Amino acid sequence: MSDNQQANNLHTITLGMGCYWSPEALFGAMPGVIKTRVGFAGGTSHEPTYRNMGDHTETVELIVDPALVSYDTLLETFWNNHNPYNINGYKDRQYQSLLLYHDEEQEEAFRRIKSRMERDKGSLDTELAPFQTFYPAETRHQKYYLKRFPDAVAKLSTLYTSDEELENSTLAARLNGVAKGFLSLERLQHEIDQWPISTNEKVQIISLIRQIRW
Ligand code: MHO
Repeated sequence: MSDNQQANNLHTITLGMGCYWSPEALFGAMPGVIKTRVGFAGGTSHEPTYRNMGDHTETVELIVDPALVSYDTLLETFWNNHNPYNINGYKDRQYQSLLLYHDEEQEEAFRRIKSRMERDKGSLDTELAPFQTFYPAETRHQKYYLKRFPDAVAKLSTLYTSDEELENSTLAARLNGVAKGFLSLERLQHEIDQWPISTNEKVQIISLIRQIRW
């Protein structure tokens, strides 16, 4: 299945905005977001897990195509969809409002957009820090809302040979957004019409998603 076929210039964004289930669905619904994963980052403890995340933060990792979605749009979505003030300190760093930049260009963009947002919203308590390591969360946390719909997962597993392949697909990211109510099937269908895949694949995917029993 090649719905997540990679273009050359994809960027990785790692952000924390509270419990990672919902932001994975929020960003998964957005055109230009190619893949999503949830996990732990930003801390120093080794091999964090959900039950034992040490000083790490719940984060969402996005693989984005900057030709299709801008950092401005992504970060406006980030700040408009969580409260970066009073989650700090709660349960240690689990729900820290956090942006981990992967390179200098990203650091510069994050700081520029943060300053601009602060002109509207006042000072933002979001921490900016260099990215180090992303530790993926357990499978049950990946595409959490999609997994509330066993028929959707069963139908998708006819397209993808492993859990990992399914979780890495653009289609599963979008359907996770549908499951949480961030995207309609109709809008998704229109977007799939624009994907750089064959007509046969489009027909196959669209007919599959129309058959899902939600
Ligand atoms: N325990 C909370 C948050 C989960 S999130 C992965 C809940 O059940 O909603 O931190």
